Amino acid sequence: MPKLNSDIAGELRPEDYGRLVETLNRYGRAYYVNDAPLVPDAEYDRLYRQLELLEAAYPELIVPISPTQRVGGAPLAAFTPVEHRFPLLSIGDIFNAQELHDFNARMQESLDAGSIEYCAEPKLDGLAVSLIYEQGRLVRAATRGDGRVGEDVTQNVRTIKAIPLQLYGNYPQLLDVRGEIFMPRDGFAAWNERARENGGKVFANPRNAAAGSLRQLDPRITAQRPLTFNAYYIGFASADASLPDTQYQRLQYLKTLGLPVNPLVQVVSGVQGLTDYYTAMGQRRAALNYDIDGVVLKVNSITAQEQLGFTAKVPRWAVAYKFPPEEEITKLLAVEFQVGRTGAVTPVARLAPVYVGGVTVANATLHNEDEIARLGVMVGDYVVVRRAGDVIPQIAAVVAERRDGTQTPVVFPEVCPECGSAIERVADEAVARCTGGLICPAQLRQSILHFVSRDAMDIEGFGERIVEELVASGKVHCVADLYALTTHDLAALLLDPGNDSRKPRLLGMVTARKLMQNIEKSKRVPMSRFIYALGIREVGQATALTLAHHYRTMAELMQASAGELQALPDVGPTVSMHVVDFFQEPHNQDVISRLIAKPEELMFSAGIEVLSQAEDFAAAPKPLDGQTYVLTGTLSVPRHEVKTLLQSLGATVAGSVSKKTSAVVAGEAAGSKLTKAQELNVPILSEDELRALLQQHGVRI
Ligand code: 5U1
Repeated sequence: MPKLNSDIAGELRPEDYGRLVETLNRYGRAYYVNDAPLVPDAEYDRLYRQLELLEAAYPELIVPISPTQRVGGAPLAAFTPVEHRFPLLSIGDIFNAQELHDFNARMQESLDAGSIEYCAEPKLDGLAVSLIYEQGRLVRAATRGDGRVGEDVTQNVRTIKAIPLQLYGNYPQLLDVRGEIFMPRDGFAAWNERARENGGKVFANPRNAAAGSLRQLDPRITAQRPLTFNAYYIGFASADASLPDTQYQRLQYLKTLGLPVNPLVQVVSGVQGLTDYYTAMGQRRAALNYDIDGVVLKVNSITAQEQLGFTAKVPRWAVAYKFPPEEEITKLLAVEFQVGRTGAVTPVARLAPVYVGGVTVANATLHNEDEIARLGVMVGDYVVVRRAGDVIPQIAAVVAERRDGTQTPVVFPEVCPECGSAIERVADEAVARCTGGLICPAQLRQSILHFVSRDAMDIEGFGERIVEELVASGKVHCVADLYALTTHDLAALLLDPGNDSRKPRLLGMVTARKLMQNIEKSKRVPMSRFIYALGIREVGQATALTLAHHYRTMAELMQASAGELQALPDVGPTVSMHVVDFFQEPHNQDVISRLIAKPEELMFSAGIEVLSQAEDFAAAPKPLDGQTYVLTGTLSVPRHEVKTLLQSLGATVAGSVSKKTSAVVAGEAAGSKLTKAQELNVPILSEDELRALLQQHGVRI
C-alpha cells in the first residue's frame, strides 16, 4: 500500500478517512450555508487532494457522502419519471399594489386577524426541485414537472456542491425539502464568455442555463456548470421532527441541517411591511449576484397556513409579487459594425427603443459572427432584449413567429467599413479583425482615445469629437503627432455638432490653449502608464505595472525576449508574444522614439520623460501592508488588475469575507460577499472609493 504523506496528520492512514470526509463536508457547509468559509480555498483543495489519494489507495473506504462522490454513475439514457409524494405546487402571482392589498385583505378576513405577519423572501429565477433525505442522506432529487410527476435528477443534483449529500444536526428520518436551483450571474457570464470563445453552448439567461444544465443526461456535464441552491420550504417531515411553527424559523432550522437559505429572508407585518420589502428588493435587485423576478410573501404562522390551505393549484397563504420584466421584445432595425483599437470588429444591434430593466435600450451588442449565427437573427426581426442589472443589453433570442418575410440576413463585412482593408478571422478565435492597423481611421481613433485616457497619459479634453476631427483632417496619423500639434492647428478644428441641428463650430483659441497645456502636462509619466498607453494587446494596467517594475527603461523592455517576459508573474505566452511583436514592429519603434527621444536628438520629438519604476519597487513603502481586501461584483477594471495594484501596495487580496477583512470592494451586482460584509460590519468600498484609496498612494486605476 502506498505511504501517504499528509500535513494534516503526519501520515494519512485509513482511520483518518472519516475525519477527512467530515472536515471537508464541514468546510463545505460553512462556505455554502453560513457564507463564512473556515479555511482558504487552497486549504480546502489540499485536503480534497489528500482525500482523493486516500480513496485511490483504499477504495473500499469510499462512502457515498464523500465530496469526491458527487460525480458518479454513467450517463442516463433518459430521466425516470417520479411521482411526488406531496405535489410540488406553484404559487399565485400578483403584479401591483391593489393586488397586494387584496391578498392581505383576504388573509385578514380568512384568519379573522388584524395585522398579519409574513415571511418575505426573494423569488429566485431558477428551477424548483424537491430533495428527499432519508436518515439524513440525499436519496432523491426531482424536478417539478407538472407538479404531480417530475423527473428524477438525483445524479445531477448530487454534483451541486451547495446541496448536502448528508444532513447535519438534528434531522428527521424523512425530509422533503423544496427549493430553487439557480445559476449565479457571475457564473453565467463567465460560462457564456468561455462558450462564445470556444464555440460552446451560449445560454440566453441564467434560468435557461440552470434548466439546461440540470437536464443533462451526463452528470459530468452538470458538474462543470456553476449551479447553486436555496431551500425555501419543507414539503414533508416525518413525525420525529420537531418543527418550529413559523416559516421563518423553519428556514433557520433548515440552515442548521446544512441546507443553504437565502440571506435576504425577513419577517414583515401588514401591507406596509410587504410594500417596503418589495421596494427594497426591487432596489437591490440589480446589485444581487442572481436573478430574482419578484418576492414571495408567505403567511409566517404554519398554523395559519394550515387553516388557509390550498386551492386546486396553489397555496392560499402565499403569493409571488412580481417585478417588471428584465426582458422585452423590440425590433432590430439594423446591424452596424464597430472597429475597436485592436481592429476587433463588433456587430452592434440598433433597436427600436424599448424600456427594459429600468432604462431605455436602443443598442445591444451582438458580440461576433458566431453569435449572429447562433441566434439566427435577421434585420427586421423582433428580438428578445435582456438587461439584467447593469449588464450591457443583450439579444437573448429571436421571436421567429413574428417573421413576415421582410427580414433580411445580417451580412458580416469582408472588408473594414472604415478603411476597406480585409477583415480576417484567426482560426480558433471568435473575433474578426480589420487588418488595416493604423491606416484604419477607426483603429487610429480608438488608439488615440486610449492613449489620452485618464489611466494612460491622462491628457484631458480630447473627447471623441476632437479625436475624430484630428484624424479626419489628417493632422494626426499616430499618437506621436499629438505632440506636434500647435495651438493654431487645434483652434482651427471644425467640430461636427453630432445629432443636434446646429452648424459645425470652430474649437477656438481658448479651448486650444487649454488642450496644449494638458498635452504639456502629460510629458512626465511613470513608465507603467506609458506602457499601458501604447495599447499593446492584452497588456492592461496590471501587466504594465509588472513590466515597469521589472525593467528600468523602455529600451530594456523593448529588448526583452518572450522567454524572459514569461518568467514574470502573470505574464503568459500570449501576452509575451504580443509584447515582443509590438516592439518588433518598425512603425511602433518609430512612434516610441518620436515620443521619448530628447528633443535635440530628433527633429519631431515629443520629449516625453518616462519615469522609471523599477529601482524603487523593492524598497518602496507598502502602505497597505497587513491589510486584506475582498473584491466582489463587477468592476470596470478587470479584477486581476485591481488585485495586482492592491498587492503592489502590500495588501493581501482574499476570496472570502471574515471579521479580519479590512474592506470589501463592491462593484456592480455584488452578491453574498457584500451581504456578509454588511453583517460583519466590515467596511465597504465602492469602486470610486477604491480609486481614491489607491490614488492616495500614487496608484491609478
Ligand atoms: N422563495 C420562494 N420561492 N418559492 C417558490 N419561496 C417559494 N415557495 C414556493 C415556490 C413555488 O412554494 C411554496 C409556497 C410551497
